[in-house]
This record gives sequence, structure tokens and C-alpha cells, in this order.
Amino acid sequence: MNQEQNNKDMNTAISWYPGHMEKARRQMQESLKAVDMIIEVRDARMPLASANPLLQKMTAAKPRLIILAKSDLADPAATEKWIQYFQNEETACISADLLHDASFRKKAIQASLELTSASREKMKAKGMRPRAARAMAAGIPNVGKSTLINRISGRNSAKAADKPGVTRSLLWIHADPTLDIMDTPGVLWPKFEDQKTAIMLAAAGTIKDTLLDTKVIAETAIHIIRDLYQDVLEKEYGAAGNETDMQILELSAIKRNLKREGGEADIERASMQFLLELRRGRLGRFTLEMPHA
Ligand SMILES: Nc1nc2c(ncn2[C@@H]2O[C@H](COP(=O)(O)OP(=O)(O)OP(=O)(O)O)[C@@H](O)[C@H]2O)c(=O)[nH]1
Ligand SMILES: [Mg+2]
Repeated sequence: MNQEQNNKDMNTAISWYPGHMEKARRQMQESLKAVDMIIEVRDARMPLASANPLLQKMTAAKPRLIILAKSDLADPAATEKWIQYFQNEETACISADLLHDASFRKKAIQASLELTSASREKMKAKGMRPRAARAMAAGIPNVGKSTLINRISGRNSAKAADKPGVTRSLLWIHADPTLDIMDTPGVLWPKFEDQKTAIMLAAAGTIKDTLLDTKVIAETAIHIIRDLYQDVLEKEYGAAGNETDMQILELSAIKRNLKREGGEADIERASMQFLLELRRGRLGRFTLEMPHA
């Protein structure tokens, strides 16, 4: 049985940590000495689940700017709470719709320069010529690292696309006269803390879909959303509200006309359709985890 099949069968142990991620992690570690700060890109819909503990540990000594990307897909009230949460932790944090926020470029450059001012002062004191600040953009796959760099540089310098594992090697990009940013491949970690974290990451499109049991991911994502946003999905699919998560999925199949030959709901296709609609924000703006009070 190959690794992919094995993962699919063991739906209680989702993981995706192929050799290229470990290689990227090692290369990032080696590059850290050339870097003044980390721009850690997380998903605004799951600001803790999308934090990579391996990267956190590895980059702990560097100044850090957290970007809560895809804020256009997240619940705005929850994003406010998360911004407050990071402020309380005294961590610099900006939420952004990286595709549309016109003010993001300026905000991100300003925050980066503030975070690296001490190292620039040190260089000046040593009589060295000032140079652009150097940031490493790091985070999980498909979260928006390359898009962020393109947004700041104002051109398509980094390859970005809607699937995980697009960036394959480290690449310095002269994003602004004052800021160089290294694009890096998305990196996960060998074992997720819990099933909920794994499901959220899978639902967000962080893990290759071919590795997933989409039915389990969709059913559990429905459960998480119903917990937090009560009757939103019921309304979308014309449900009464007392259905199980699987019955909601069945209703979604009927509503989207995804039926098998005999007329029964095609759960496989409905699961994928549900996940695609969720990822694109077609079902509404959801944040799947809230900060603890
Ligand atoms: N809606 C929305 N989509 C975004 C945002 N930022 C990035 N995307 C989309 O997310 C997808 C992934 O973006 P990338 O920039 O390639 O992500 P990445 O982190 O570089 O991914 P890897 O290189 O695979 O690790 C693309 O389809 C982007 O258009 C955002 O703020 N909002
Ligand atoms: Mg990329």
C-alpha cells in the first residue's frame, strides 16, 4: 500500500510531511542567519491551527510579524477578537485580504521596518551601510505566502496558485527598496496535535486533496460550523435543523443536484463540492476557532 492510499484509509491520522517539506525546513533553518525577521503567514479562519509548531520553534529568536491572511473569508467579528488576542500577546499582527487590501503593502512594510529597526541601528553603529531589511515569509502550504510577496512587490514575482505545494524552493525577492522577502515552500509538521486541527487544515486546502477522505473532512467541518454558526448551513440546504451532519451533507447533494444514477445523493461529490464552496467563501464567512477568553 503506498503512502497516499495509507493516509486515505487512516482517516483518524491525517498527515502530510513528505521529504520535500523536511528539505525545505532544513534549508530555511540554514537561511535564518541571513534573515532579520519572520513574516509568519497564518489563516485568519484558524489562527492557531495554522501555526506550524516546527517553524515557531525554529524561528523563535527572530522578530515576528503575523499576517492573518484570507481575512475576506473569515468572520470579521472573530478577526477583531484575534487581533486583540495577538495585541495582548504583544505580537505584531495584521489581518489582510491579500487579493484586495490596497493598504496592505504600506502597513506590512511599515511594520517590518519597525520590527527590524534595532538590527539596522546596530549595523549603523558598526559603520555598515544601511541595507534593505530581510524577511523570511513562512507558513503552512496554500496560506498566501507567495501572494503576500506579490502584493508587496506589486508584481507577480512569486508563483502563486490555489493548491498546496506550489512554491518548491527558497527565493529572495526584492519586494521594495527597503525590504527583501524570501519566499519559502509551505511546510507542515509530522503529527497534528489533534483531529480537529487536522480537519481544519484539510478543510482550508492546506493538504493535498488526493490524500484525504473528503467525506470525513466535510462531515466534521459541517459539525464545527454548525457549532459556531448555528443555522447558516441549515438555511443554505433547506434543512429543518434536527438533521445529523451526514444528513446535512446529503441535503447539500440534493440541493446541488449531485445524485447517483438511482437518484440517491452522491456523497463523494457533495463532500468535494462542499469543501470547494467553503474554501471560496460561497457559504459565508466563517472562523473555525475562536480565541480563548
Ligand atoms: N480569498 C483569498 N485568497 C487568497 C488570499 N491570499 C492568497 N489567496 C489565494 O490562496 C491561494 C494560495 O496562495 P499562494 O500565495 O500560492 O499560497 P502559498 O502560501 O505561497 O502556497 P505554497 O507555495 O503552496 O505553500 C491562491 O489561490 C491565492 O489567490 C486572501 O487573502 N484571500
Ligand atoms: Mg508559495
